[in-house]
Amino acid sequence: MFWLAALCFLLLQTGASGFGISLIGSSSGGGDSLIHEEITQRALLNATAQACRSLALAEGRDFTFPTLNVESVASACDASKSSKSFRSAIKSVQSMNREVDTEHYDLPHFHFDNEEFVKGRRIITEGLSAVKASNRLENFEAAREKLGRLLHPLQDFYSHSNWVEMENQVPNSNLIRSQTSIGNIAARTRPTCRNCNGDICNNNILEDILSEHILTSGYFDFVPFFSSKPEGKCSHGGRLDRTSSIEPKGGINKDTLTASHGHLHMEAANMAIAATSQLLEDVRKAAGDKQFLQMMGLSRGKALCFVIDTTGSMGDDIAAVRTTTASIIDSKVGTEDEPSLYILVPFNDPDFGPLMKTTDPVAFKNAINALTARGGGDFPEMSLSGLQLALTGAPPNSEIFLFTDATAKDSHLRGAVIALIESTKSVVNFMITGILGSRRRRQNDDNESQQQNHRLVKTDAQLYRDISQISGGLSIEVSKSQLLEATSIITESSSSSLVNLLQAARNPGKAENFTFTADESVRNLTVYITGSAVTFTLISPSGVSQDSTVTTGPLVTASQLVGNFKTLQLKSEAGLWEIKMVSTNPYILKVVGESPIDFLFDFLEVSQGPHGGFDILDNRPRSGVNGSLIVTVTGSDSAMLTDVILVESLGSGEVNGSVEALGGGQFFVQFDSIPAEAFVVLVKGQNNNSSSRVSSLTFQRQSTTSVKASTVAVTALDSNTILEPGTPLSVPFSVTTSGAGGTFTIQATNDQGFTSTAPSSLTLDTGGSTNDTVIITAPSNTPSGTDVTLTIQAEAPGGDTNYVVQRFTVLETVTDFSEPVCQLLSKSNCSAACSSEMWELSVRVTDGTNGTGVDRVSLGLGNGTVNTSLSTENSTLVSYTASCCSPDVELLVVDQVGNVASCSYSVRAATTSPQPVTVLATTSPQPVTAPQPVVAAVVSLSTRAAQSFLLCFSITILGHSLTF
Ligand SMILES: *[C@@H]1O[C@H](CO)[C@@H](O)[C@H](O)[C@H]1NC(C)=O
Ligand SMILES: *[C@@H]1O[C@H](CO)[C@@H](O)[C@H](O)[C@H]1NC(C)=O
Ligand SMILES: *[C@@H]1O[C@H](CO)[C@@H](O)[C@H](O)[C@H]1NC(C)=O
Ligand SMILES: *[C@@H]1O[C@H](CO)[C@@H](O)[C@H](O)[C@H]1NC(C)=O
Ligand SMILES: [Ca+2]
Ligand SMILES: [Ca+2]
Ligand SMILES: [Ca+2]
Repeated sequence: MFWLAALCFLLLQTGASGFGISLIGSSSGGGDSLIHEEITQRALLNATAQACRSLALAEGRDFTFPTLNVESVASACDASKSSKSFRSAIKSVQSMNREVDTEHYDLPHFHFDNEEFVKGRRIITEGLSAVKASNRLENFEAAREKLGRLLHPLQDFYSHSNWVEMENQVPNSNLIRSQTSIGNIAARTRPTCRNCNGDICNNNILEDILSEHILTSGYFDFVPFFSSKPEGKCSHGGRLDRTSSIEPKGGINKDTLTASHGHLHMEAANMAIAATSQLLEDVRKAAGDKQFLQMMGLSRGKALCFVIDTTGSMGDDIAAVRTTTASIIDSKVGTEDEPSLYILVPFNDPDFGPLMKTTDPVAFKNAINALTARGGGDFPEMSLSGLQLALTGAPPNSEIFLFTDATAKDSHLRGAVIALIESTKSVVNFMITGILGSRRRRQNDDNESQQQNHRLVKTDAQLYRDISQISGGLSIEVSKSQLLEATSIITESSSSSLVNLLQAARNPGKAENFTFTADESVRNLTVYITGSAVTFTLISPSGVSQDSTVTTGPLVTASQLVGNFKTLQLKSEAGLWEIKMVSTNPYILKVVGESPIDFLFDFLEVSQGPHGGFDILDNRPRSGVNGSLIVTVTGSDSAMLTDVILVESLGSGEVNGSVEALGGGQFFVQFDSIPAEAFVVLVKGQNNNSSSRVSSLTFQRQSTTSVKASTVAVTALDSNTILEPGTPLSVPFSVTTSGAGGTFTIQATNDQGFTSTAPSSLTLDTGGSTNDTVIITAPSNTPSGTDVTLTIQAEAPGGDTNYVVQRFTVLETVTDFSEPVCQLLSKSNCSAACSSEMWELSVRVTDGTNGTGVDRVSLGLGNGTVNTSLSTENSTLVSYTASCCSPDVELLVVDQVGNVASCSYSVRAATTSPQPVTVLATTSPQPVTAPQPVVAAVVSLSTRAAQSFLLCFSITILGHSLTF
């Protein structure tokens, strides 16, 4: 059990530069110490529950604040079906947080080490601006990634500085604001620590530093025989810190319970949670509750994503898409399968895009209605460029539908598209017309002069078939007149809780017997088969069989055949099903159902950082050697995995993993050898929550995406992912091979068509490594918040390929740091009886002469109606009307860069007693010793209305009390 032992060891050596990092769930994170993942998760769950409560109150619904775990929060938010994307969003933030330790363990400001407060804060505030700008343009994946990165230093501040030792009771809110004072930072020459008393290290910060509230942090050096620690300064402490053995010896970090200041670990971790909550509240208010929930992957329904060829020959296809869209919108709006986001990417030739993204079904319908079929020149079109945009713009795990009748002109993007499919785990379905020979020429396709000489022949569609198969999608080939029917079948069955039970592709086709387990949670069991003249026999768990020549029967409640696409709805029966394929024609077999239980998986690599442990691999795992996987089961608190198997996608080879439960729905899986052929991940388990029959306890799910291992590794070497418009950015990367050397082809592409330069090839020795850079430039007029995804691909001489996908946010330097200002113009009154009365409020909001201007006004509290109108160029009039039963209102006024003003008003009748004030925090009473100056009390107050207060303090000196 080498692996297990190694794992335990790694868990114990948490954190020399932050709260421990670990891929392993909270329950095993180094004893009872709190790690970055847990701190992040608690705050994210809290903020999500806050957003759902705020939405519920605004809509007049009741809300019971949930226990803070993923399933309970999803359920309280009435979005249980989204628990997979919620988990996935949380994991994405956590994984970026962790990456900071791997990539920047030696950069002190990423951890607030070495008293680098100013540079540390800049990472947070710049990151926060990028998060807000990304959310504003609905680029939620970019927002999550940026959020993860900035949370790392924010949380480390409380572990590495003396904020907690100074007995502060609330987080340092100036860390999330630019141009404020972070605090009284110790001068470089000022001593801050003395030696620890051997292992006892609870009294090593100098008294004057604490009593004068001087901010300091520990110095940290990883490099032996070298120290950057000035005389008299505190060290970080711990085994990896070389400075802690130099006087003053010992350290002050609170990373774990056993750290130098481990006695304050819980205080520091709780303060880090509170600080994270505070930052998330700012993000939420800037974005609005609904957008915030989208960032958290917690919205009802999936994205509906169409990529459409709009060249001259596509008139019929566009009409079919129009009809399908209208019918999806009519049948799903208002249900829990209502798409949470609509995405449209048109492509033509030479143009493609732009990507249109909206949450408004009417806006989407209008955009589809506005599409016209024209242009395109020669026969092939820019289909992969359109698909690339869709893959980067859609949420991860989306289902994308691409409509075309032509080959790809941009087939050089094949590798980049596959890289994006693997990294987003999205499914791509191709809806291909024109193969079967029913192409009609349209009036308006005069530009397509060469079209009549071309028709998509069977072999031309192979690129599309390959791409769809790798993604776990289908390549549906029908005539133009059949497209509407085929599209309706496939899109209308696309529910937000669709799960994959089995998927296999055989080319050439061969006779093979497949089995799959349907558990009791699975509804609407459906089999999809693509291929021509595919024959098979179906056998139910109770032994009843049905042949493919029978269209309905004992096992099949409905079946349809359109073009090469066959659908069978199976009757509901839990247990082991069998499908015996007879055909020797190529086919794809896919079995899906609806169920809350699903899974997420990530490959792991042994971390190159100083902490050991594992990092999440964001590209292809290494082939031919051992490997490991982390699997997260979603939609069930009690499901246990028994088997995790890598199954060849195109053949029947399998590799079984050994599975270890980590708690919190997470499982650690190790494989002796990662297959060289493309494979999918199959998990089997028991859902103990389910009642009744034993057989139904067993479930199986399979990944949609096919994974291809590689001997090539590509890594981005810098995580600066902010792109200033007009300024070229160097993106250093490295290519390493564990196989033969030679000339490796390099290709760098980005989805926005920004200018980039990259080497076209690199020379590597056998088993060697080399570095180079890609330079990318965003045009100077690119709006802040624009998302650009760069894919760098390296192909070994034999064709073995790997890639790295890096997401950048375009951000203009922010110069507006001030919140908008509210000015009360008028307010009506309410009498005592509230039910029949209304009140009104009128407020002028401005953002100052140097401000970016008011972007949005929303309600933080109150369930009345807000109306805004622009009065002059830089001032907005806000009127609010509400029932007198809702006497309080909080207006959230957000400027263009996301600074939020909160303006509260109330019409509580004057006769009622004043609202009590909440005392948020005070320093606790404590004895002090003369003659040192002390901060006797820090009090912060919260109240809704502008009022004056009388604060009373009392001091007891030698038994005599003094009140003032
Ligand atoms: C949860 O969030 C709210 C609002 O931001 C905050 O007041 C509260 O302290 C947070 N709770 C925790 C445990 O951080
Ligand atoms: C699932 O099945 C139910 C009843 O069997 C049916 O009403 C519903 O429309 C089906 N859902 C889909 C998406 O096919
Ligand atoms: C499938 O199962 C049948 C028995 O039910 C067997 O005769 C046949 O050989 C099997 N086919 C394959 C390819 O294993
Ligand atoms: C590539 O860059 C990394 C990080 O800067 C460095 O550690 C490594 O030695 C470099 N490798 C080569 C071959 O230059
Ligand atoms: Ca065309
Ligand atoms: Ca063309
Ligand atoms: Ca402003």
